[in-house]
Amino acid sequence: MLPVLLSLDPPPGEGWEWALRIAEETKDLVAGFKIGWPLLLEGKERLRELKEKGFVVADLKLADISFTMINIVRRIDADAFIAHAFVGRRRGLRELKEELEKEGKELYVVVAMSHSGADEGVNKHWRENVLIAYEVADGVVAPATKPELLKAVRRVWPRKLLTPGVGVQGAKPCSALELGADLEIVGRAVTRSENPRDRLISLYSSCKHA
Ligand code: BMP
Repeated sequence: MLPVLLSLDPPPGEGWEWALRIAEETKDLVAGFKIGWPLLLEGKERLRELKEKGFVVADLKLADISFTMINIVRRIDADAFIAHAFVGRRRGLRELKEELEKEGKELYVVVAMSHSGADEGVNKHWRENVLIAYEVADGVVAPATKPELLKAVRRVWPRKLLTPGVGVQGAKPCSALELGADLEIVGRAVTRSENPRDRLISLYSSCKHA
């Protein structure tokens, strides 16, 4: 199995049929699937079918008071959820974590992001975000597109490290794994190809860490 979380973000006009077809083709190759608003806005009823194919991370980028975040996650039956670390702990991520733990679900928090604008704000605070993560998170999300930042996060963060930005956003497949990431998040480089399964295999064929 490849250390890849496949991001199932459907193009306009596509939805669950598209996502479930790609999941079926790749389910034995990947560690799980990441879904977000584009797919969930097509309906959440078919989430069960996706869960039958693998571990599902709901990338909702939750960023609200605990009451609202809990109100949302109770309605979505994923195996793990992604929230923003900047929300903080008290009346925020702490209660969310408690709720998810009761259900046996994991919480990952975003400590830094992959796009260039992230350096204007959130990425300046990655240290504070990791401090918040220590108490509440099973894993953190940090960018494959920013290797120095990724290395710095890896040095201080001992649990799961998930890295988006591989493929279309410019980071090379395997580059984040070489820096110690646990999972690379890959979307369009695989899902928009004619044959996602073959594409995934070829992207990681020369990766020693996969
Ligand atoms: P792609 O490989 O097609 O660029 O997809 C990356 C996925 O990871 C998208 O779902 C995006 O929303 C998400 N993501 C990201 O690209 N950068 C981040 O910093 C955090 C993310 O969750």
